[in-house]
Amino acid sequence: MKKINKSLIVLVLCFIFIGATIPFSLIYFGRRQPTQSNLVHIYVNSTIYSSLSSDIAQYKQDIETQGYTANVINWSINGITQLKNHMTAAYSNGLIGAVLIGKLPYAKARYWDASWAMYRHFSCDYYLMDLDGNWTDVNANNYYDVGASDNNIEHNNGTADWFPEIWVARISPYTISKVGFNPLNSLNNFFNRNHNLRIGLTYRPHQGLLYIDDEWASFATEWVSNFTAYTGVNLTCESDYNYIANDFTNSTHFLSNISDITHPAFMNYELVHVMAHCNGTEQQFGINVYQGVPSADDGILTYHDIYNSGPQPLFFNLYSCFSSNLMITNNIATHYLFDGQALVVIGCSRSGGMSLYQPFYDSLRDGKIFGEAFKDWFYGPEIIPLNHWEEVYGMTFLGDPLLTIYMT
Ligand SMILES: [Ca+2]
Ligand SMILES: [Ca+2]
Ligand SMILES: [Ca+2]
Ligand SMILES: [Ca+2]
Repeated sequence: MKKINKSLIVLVLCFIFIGATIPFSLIYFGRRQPTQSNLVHIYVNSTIYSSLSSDIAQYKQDIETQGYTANVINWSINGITQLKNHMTAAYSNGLIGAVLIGKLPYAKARYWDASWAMYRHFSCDYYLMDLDGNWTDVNANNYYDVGASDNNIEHNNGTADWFPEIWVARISPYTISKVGFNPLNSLNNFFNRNHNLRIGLTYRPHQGLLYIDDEWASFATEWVSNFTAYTGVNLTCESDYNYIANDFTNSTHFLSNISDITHPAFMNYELVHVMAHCNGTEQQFGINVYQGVPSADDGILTYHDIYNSGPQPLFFNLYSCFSSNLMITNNIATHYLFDGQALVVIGCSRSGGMSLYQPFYDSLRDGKIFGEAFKDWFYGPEIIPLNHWEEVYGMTFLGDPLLTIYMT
């Protein structure tokens, strides 16, 4: 009996020890380090591979310092299917996500836009994220027909599920077309900025801006309550519920907010979530349609404005239709990523954006990397019941998915 009691005491002490130490270590390390599989693929377009070799080597080292395993792959195949097959094979070996650097293939999709009586064509990175669902181009038109009006016949659970297995991100300035713009310099600049954040040379206070233009402003209270990564004194919310021209939330006011470097209290926002209409290359503030014509009566923010002003925040979430459509030259999301200080830009390549976003911000708040938080959003319990499933096809991640909102 005495022996048993002794063992029990040791066992109990062990549990107390584990109970006391594991939660602490999870809290301490959970922000930066993966807990399960940790394999990340970095695909680099072969034509720029050697030019970027020192940038990529630094990036690989930075990721490995976080506790991930990073495989750098020199990629030269144009087919999207081969790229996906490569990821699918790696998934069984623990692949959690992929970063695509430079010009690399993307899947194309389309949906019927009833309000404009036309098909919308868009790049679809969800194709690379859902590795075990069934994607079939049934009508052989080279587009995945993934709209409600086509009954979404070309993507379904298959023998597994409809949801994403991995996150996928792109770091590519090759949709930018501006006189004098040099994509290689731009990539080099991106990786320098990224490393500078990781070693503490870049600082942003933990401040978030939630900018809600007219169309969505009536639900401002709900948007704020779901924006869980930034609350209280860490949150600035600008919203205006007045359907009048040039009201308080307008393109000039927004641009000054994201490009101000003289703010007395802080250097600018860490993260900005903006809800404004967009046609792909320009964000149109104000109500969208008046008698069938886009009005944009609160001003237009073009990609030239982004290019010329160089936005200061590190992370952007653009609830702006078509903003990240890689089929559009000078899509504004790519400009956001490369024209200023940004390291993450989430956009939508079709109509919509990241609505019902609480799962994303909960994960960011909890210290998950952006890629994981992005993937978590797809599993949000409200997306299918509230009929927002079409939007998932447009969600696009530009920038570095290994960052968190606690880098500085
Ligand atoms: Ca098709
Ligand atoms: Ca799946
Ligand atoms: Ca207005
Ligand atoms: Ca407004």
